[in-house]
Amino acid sequence: MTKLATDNRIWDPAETLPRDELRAVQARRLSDAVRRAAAVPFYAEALRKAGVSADAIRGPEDVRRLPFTTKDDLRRNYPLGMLAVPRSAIARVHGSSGTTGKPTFVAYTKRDLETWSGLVARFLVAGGLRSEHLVHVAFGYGLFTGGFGLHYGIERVGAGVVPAAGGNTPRQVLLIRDLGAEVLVCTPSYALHIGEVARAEGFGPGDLPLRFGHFGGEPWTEEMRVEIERELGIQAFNNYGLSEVIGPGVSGECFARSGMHVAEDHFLVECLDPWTLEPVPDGDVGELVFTSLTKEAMPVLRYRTRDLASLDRSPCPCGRTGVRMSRVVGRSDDMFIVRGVNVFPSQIEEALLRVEGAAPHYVIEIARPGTLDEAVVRVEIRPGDFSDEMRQMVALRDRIDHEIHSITGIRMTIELVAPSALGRSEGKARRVIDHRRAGIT
Ligand code: DLL
Repeated sequence: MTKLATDNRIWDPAETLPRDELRAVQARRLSDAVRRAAAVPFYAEALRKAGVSADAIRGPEDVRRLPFTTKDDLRRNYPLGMLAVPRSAIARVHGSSGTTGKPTFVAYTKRDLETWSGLVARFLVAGGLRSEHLVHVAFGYGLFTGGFGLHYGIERVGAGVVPAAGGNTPRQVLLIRDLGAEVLVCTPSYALHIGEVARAEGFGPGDLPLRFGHFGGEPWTEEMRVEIERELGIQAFNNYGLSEVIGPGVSGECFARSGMHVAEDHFLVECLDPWTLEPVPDGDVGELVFTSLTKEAMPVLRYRTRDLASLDRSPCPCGRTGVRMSRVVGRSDDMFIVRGVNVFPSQIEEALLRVEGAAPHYVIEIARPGTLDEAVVRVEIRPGDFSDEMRQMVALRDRIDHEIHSITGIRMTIELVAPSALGRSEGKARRVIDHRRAGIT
């Protein structure tokens, strides 16, 4: 930490713009963004209904007069109905697979790609990346924005890339060791799995050349950070983004690691009560809503992310002026309700990491066999704690039960399973299986 704190490099001077200058930039860009969005029939109609046009935008707060956009709006405009430029201006297409059928596509112009790599460079440099480093990218390369997004950001910084992509974890460990990568890029759950496989191959924490990790693409907890740092002997940074807004690079942590600075010169962020759609006070959890200010191919106005987090506008020791968003505590559509109580997978993760002997590999299965909801948490035991001793296993189960109860307020059935019994994901981990939603009980 001390090494980084004395080496606070800032990639783009725009990251430290004084707030009043930033406001002026936002005001100008918002008006342009609305003008560009009006080229999309969906937005032309929505703006007409809302009775607002680009000329009416005076400051960033006027964003509140704009219509919202949801994932369903993108689905209804499948495949490229939200395009604001001629097809010939498309430089690349990405997409998110979603869990329900058709993907949603997002398009980029050449300038969008330049903006994007610059934004990824910002958080990488904020989290220690230097041009002399070699970065191992274990994100999937394809429609998912993680692989290519990080790849071009790393190249922009001038660092070297190993485009390992997902899969074959023992080979990933071998590549990291033999090529000497100092930086690892993937989802946090996959980072943990890489650590686990490295351990099984006989590497202790710190035996690999890795020094930093930049993780994102899925929610994770502070406890998980501690675990990853211990397993891999690195310093781990969080970065956030979503394809509809641009991909990774919407926000990322600096060395202070107390929230992710939003690139506010490119995206306006609001934190709203998901029911009333009114702003929540800073520090309170709400749904993040983003408006793109500079995107050309597919601008979004007030995109409802369903991601729940809070905002912090207090000054940051790093000197960046962009508002900081907290970790995503959950997605409103990831939240599950068990017997009337709202629960997020992150709460289960936090509970498990409090219990020695429990590994942070878990799956939550919910069903309603009769009239009452039943939640089963399947948890892996850590290899060193796996035992034939019944008494020991029952005690472990009871400790997990106690922590989950104290965090969520409800009782779930805890099932201990052997180390590595649950599948591992190379991308985003699937934590919740809700049989009620599928209509199967
Ligand atoms: O996951 C973009 C990305 C790739 C971000 C790699 C960071 C690193 P999508 O596939 O569209 O895009 O999924 C976006 O993933 O709405 C969040 O729910 C979740 N998410 C992304 N980063 C984080 C994070 C990419 N750091 C969805 N913490 C978002 C929590 C995250 N959730």
